Amino acid sequence: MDFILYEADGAVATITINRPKALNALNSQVLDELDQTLDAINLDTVRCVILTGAGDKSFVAGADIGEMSTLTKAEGEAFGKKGNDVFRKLETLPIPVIAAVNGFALGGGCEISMSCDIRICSENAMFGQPEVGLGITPGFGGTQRLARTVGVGMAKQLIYTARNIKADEAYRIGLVNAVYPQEELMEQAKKMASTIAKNAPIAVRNCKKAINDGLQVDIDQAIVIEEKLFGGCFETEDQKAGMGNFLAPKEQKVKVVPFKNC
Ligand code: DAK
Repeated sequence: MDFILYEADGAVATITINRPKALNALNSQVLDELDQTLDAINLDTVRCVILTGAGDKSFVAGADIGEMSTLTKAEGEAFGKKGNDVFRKLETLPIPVIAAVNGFALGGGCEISMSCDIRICSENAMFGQPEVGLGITPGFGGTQRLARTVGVGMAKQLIYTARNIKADEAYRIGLVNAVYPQEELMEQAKKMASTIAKNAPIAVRNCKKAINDGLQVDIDQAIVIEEKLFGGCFETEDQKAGMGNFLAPKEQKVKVVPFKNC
């Protein structure tokens, strides 16, 4: 692959968008390679993924403006679909994805971070949806996911004004969960990923599905989704191991239950 780096370290995998000369902007090839990378993740062993950008300046500076500049209407729609399909694959990946936003997250960069379950960022991060200044709308889900993440009023303000915001403001409005010095970002992302990876994997997956699917329907249907995914945890080895450890005599308890993902 030319533009994606993939590294699995035990149960935690890191995907790095590696096109630093263009500030990791998303062209068709990057999107294709990301798609292939997501398909190739070994879900039997990997329990949490970190997504980041190469270098210390940019996470992803958006969709590739050079490539987009000459698109016809039909090509623009196809490019939007390619991006949306990959972003949706990321969003619905059975295991959690943490975006470690290490710099610019503009346009498609902000949008891809919002397809991840959790965003943390470095102090130099900058978020924004600058599309209306380029004569287009956010095309990789920004109008939808930003409103769902920070609320309708704030999303409309950011999208209509095309104003970029710094890490502290992104934290204040709830776009990111935490801000770290650049040199600590990956360490913190890995720490969080390892904590997630230690928990019962079937339960974590079912929580992700319950939250994501439940948000698309009304509360009555959402509760049913939760019931089914709750029920789905029972009779698994993970559930037996987790509850068994809780109920075991003190001297037999272990600090970290060796969950098996089955
Ligand atoms: N695309 C292509 N190249 C980019 C790029 C981008 N988005 N952002 C930066 N680069 C390239 C620059 O052209 C430059 O290349 P060289 O000239 O060195 O060859 C290199 O990265 C370094 O950039 P700068 O020299 O500009 O670096 P600075 O530090 O001065 O500025 C910056 C950094 C991030 C403020 C600036 O590069 C910038 O404003 N970049 C554009 C940010 C932006 O507007 N992003 C949003 C793109 S629009 C849709 C599908 C998708 C989308 C919309 C619709 N459908 C089809 C429905 C999504 C749209 C977007 O994401």
